[in-house]
Amino acid sequence: MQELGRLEDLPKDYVHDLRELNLVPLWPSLRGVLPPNIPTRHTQPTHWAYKTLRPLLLKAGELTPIEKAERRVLVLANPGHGLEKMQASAAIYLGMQLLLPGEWAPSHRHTPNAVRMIVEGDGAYTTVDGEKCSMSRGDLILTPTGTWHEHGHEGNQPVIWLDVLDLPLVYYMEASYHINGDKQSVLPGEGDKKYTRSGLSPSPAFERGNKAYPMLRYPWVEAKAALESIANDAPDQEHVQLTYINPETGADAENILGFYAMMLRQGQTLRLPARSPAQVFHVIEGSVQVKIVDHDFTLIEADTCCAPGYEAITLTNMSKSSPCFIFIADESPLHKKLGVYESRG
Ligand code: GTQ
Repeated sequence: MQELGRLEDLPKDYVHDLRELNLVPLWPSLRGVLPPNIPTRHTQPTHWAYKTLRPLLLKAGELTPIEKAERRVLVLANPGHGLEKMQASAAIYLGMQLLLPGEWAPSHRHTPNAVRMIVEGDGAYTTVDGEKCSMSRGDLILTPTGTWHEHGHEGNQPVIWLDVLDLPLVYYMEASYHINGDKQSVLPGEGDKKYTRSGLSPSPAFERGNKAYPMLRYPWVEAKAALESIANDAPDQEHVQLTYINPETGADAENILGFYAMMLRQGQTLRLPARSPAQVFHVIEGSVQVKIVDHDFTLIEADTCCAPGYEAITLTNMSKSSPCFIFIADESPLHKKLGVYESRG
């Protein structure tokens, strides 16, 4: 490949004159922004073990009252991006949030889309645009762009969940902001009750299609039962995975990030092809070995790891006797909308 001219090859006063006029020569930086064959990725394979994170999050509960935090979160930051950037990948933000019994995280809405994957505890809820969504382990709750959301806790043990937002992307686009609101009144009705049977949408017709996000809570009991029935029905099917979708449109549940539940049979190894989006793995039940390039992580329940795009990943269920269930978040909807999605096999 042709070596291009370097900045040092240019006369200093010429470079100075350019800079004075806010001009930059492209050729010294061309290979940096358009590297050959494969993009530069700052996202490093990174593993966050729940057992080391949890005591520090509970400590935050002692150190910082909810009024001083609004959202009491430890951010799972990828060192490859610099910790202060608070990003797991180019588009994905991850945070572990703690809410103690009786606490309330006040209502707000913001431009980034969020979801919560409930990790531990019972009795907490998120109210999203007036819909009270109860939180149990493994449930996925959406708070899409612009929706009001607040968190409350009526139980008696700490509740912890994983926040997944597209904040890094929306911030990079200079489109990230929030608005505070009043405590919401809870309206009757729960979207997940209307969509308990796939292939059946609630009628009458005027109820349909008038909500951009008709389903806000995806109970784990339903997702797990669906995975198990696919696995039973198709014993030879290697890749047992479900996508969280909008039940009215069939599109991904949110616009930018994609969310999936995967089941690995006992002892199973599954190779995922190298695809352009970065992804995050979070163990709901069981344990899995995740091989990403030269990293080899063993994830047990409630552990989380992230992987850069353009790398094949091998997952192995560590148990010879039980299935493993994994929650996955990735940047596929974004890559597909931008037209840059690739799978390299
Ligand atoms: O719960 O609304 O981890 O606004 C980051 C920003 C959680 C939330 C985060 C947020 C929230």
